Amino acid sequence: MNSLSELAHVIKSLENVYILTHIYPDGDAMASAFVLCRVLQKLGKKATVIMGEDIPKKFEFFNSYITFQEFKPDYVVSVDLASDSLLSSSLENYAGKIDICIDHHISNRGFAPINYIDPSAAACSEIIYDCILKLNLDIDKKMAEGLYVGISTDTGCFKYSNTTYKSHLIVSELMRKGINTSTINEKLFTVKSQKQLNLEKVVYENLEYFLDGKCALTSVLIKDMEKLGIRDEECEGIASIPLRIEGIGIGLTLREKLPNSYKVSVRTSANYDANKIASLFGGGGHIKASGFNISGPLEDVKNTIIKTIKLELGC
Ligand SMILES: [Mn+2]
Repeated sequence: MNSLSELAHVIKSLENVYILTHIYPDGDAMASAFVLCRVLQKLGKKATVIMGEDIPKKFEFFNSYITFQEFKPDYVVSVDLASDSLLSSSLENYAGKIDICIDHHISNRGFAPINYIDPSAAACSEIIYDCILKLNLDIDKKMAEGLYVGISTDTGCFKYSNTTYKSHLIVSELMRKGINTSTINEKLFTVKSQKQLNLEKVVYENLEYFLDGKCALTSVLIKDMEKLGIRDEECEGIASIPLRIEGIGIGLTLREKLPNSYKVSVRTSANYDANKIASLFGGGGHIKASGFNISGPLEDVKNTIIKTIKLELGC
């Protein structure tokens, strides 16, 4: 499906809707799910967001966006979900059962019967915004605040290369609704807990350089997190650290999720393609920000990653 009008038409026709998103939901995932659900509820539909895990603390305010309802779904919609293999384990039974997929990941192959995928959208929240306009609905303050959280998160507060003039146009409209962007930015991007700063120390200490100084790799192990007493959800944002170093085109951040099992975040600048790198290991995402999972002893994992990148990218 290519047109927003069609998508809006489909959304209007839905009844009894479950909305799902990806594991470790970020601001865009949360915003897309909860704002879409709010829209459906405003249209008089039964709709709810099904979370596979606890809502991250900083996104708990999204709870107030919707009325949680219990019902059996007629439709399951996914937002910001690049592949149905990225559902959290408690939602795995929905894989293959998603009816409508709304997303902006370039790696998304369209796993649902109905797919609306726009990789030019900086955030899935931008698609939800467009959809609300197509539905001729008013954007209330909560929706504006939510969509702002979604767009600002996925653009790194408008710093990343996926930011477009349209992102700014949308945000200017959202600001008209009276949202306080500086307070949101402060909460989301500036203020960190002491634990998070201690975690950053670990990230800096574990930095290693490869590929003639073009690649920086760092890792955070379970034992580091235990020592710091930090929750998984508080580890967001560290993936951007390796790219802060001059000359680095590929930044890799390994987070040990289970013993010897790593989630690798790939961030790139210049002409390096993060989606291509992640796809070498069965993952994917965006051109400048992608991820994949890999298992094995840490040193082996690092060697494999660096060797593969060197071979495939010829760098
Ligand atoms: Mn997104």
